[in-house]
Amino acid sequence: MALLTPKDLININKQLQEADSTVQRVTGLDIKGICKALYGTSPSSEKVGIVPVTSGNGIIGNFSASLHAITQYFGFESFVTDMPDVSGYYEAVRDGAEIILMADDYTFLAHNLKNGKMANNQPCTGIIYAEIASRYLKAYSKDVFVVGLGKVGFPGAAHLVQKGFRVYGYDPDENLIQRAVSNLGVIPFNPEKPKKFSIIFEATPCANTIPESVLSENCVLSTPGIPCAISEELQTKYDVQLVAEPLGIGTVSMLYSVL
Ligand code: 2YC
Ligand code: MG
Repeated sequence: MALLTPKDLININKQLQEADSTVQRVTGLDIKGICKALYGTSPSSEKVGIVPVTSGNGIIGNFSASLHAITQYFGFESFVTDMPDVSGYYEAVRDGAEIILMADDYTFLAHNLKNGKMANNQPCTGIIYAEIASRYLKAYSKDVFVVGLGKVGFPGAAHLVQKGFRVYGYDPDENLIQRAVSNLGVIPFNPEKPKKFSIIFEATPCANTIPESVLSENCVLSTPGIPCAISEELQTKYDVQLVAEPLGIGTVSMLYSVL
């Protein structure tokens, strides 16, 4: 999993506000509205405990503080524990946390201690970015281009197929393409025969993964991927509606999925 850096999380509130207004413009719903539509749940002031974790590459500067800002932005009461790891978990439960948020280098989880529901950041991020893409008001067809069919991309592609979209998929790893073709009926995208799309969902840890030949004027690109899938130049040239934010959209998807 690509690890976030403190640089990615600079001014997370501003990044979230900008992403929220783009989502509103693209889909007619704000991010909360997308979560309600996706999970059919709504918060009733659950208290969230955020536990820093020192394992592996250790604490990422601003990660816990960003989760605090994100949960506040979406109206949850939340606190970051003073201690990390097990001592932090103990502190969170002792001080009344109903939902625990914590992440090591491999898993970022949300656990609702009241109803036992648990969420993993990877599928929750894929599904909400796919849902946002699928609700593009100006889409001219039900064809969607999905780039990245791994732990984040595959659940997103599955969500789009389930919603009746015709998914053309690409991944540098041939095995992941075969998995999506055989398990989801995804159409393998053939770079030799490019086609233009109005809806694109990308989930890779690589930059510039979207070829210009698939971009249509004013298309939507919904992507949690860091670094960004297209250059500023291409974004401007095709007036691409870009929904991209490093942590908040995936986190609120996790929270609504455990309510
Ligand atoms: O500060 C801490 O508590 C660290 N243990 C946090 C590690 C998070 C590692 N995961 C990531 O950087 C992200 C995920 C949040 C989503 C994609 N990569
Ligand atoms: Mg990317």
